[in-house]
Amino acid sequence: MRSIKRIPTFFHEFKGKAITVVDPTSYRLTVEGAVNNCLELSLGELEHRMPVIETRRRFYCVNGWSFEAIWRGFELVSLLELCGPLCDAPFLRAISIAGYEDTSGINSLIKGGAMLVTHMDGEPLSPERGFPMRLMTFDRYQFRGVKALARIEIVRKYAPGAWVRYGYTDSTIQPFPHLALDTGEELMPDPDVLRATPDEL
Ligand SMILES: Nc1nc2c(c(=O)[nH]1)N[C@H]1C(S)=C(S)[C@@H](COP(=O)(O)O)O[C@H]1N2
Ligand SMILES: [Mo]
Repeated sequence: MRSIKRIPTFFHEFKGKAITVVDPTSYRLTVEGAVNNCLELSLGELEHRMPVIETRRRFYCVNGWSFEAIWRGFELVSLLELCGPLCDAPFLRAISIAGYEDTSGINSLIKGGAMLVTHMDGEPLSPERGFPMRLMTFDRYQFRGVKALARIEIVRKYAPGAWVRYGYTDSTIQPFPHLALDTGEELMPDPDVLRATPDEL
């Protein structure tokens, strides 16, 4: 397996502290808010109730780097089918085990093929990469994707997330070169990801 020497891993809530390592047997993903069915699912239940998919995608950080890997997990749309968001609640708020959060438009997440990722390159995510599960967006900057995901709330109102409060606004990927950490090259973003519509906030 490739090893990336320096992961510029962004784990805002654990800055200067040891990362909490989640016990996979007691882990539950909670889904609540404006939904037909509230959910509280273990990792086994998640796997039992949703198809597992795998995809090779590049993710982009707003700070000018990107990283491609094979991601395994579930399509967000499968989870939405299980919980049934109410039609007057267009936003999804994702919250990590230690409180990092971000809110996105549900439609933009679906359009971009957002995933709940459990594995990277065939291995369970490391704690640094968001064990046991992370939300990932591929046509948005990754500050929209919450690592070590604990809770999803379907909400009626947008509320700025952790990085948005520091001034990040539009999360659509911009047509500038970035450093691909996996190959060491300076690359332009994949044309596919440049077609995303601006955030619907
Ligand atoms: N819980 C949590 N998730 C997070 C962040 C964070 O600080 N905390 N940072 C985001 C940002 S800005 C990026 S670029 C990616 C970094 O993912 P990586 O550590 O796998 O490189 O995680 C995203 N998800
Ligand atoms: Mo980022």
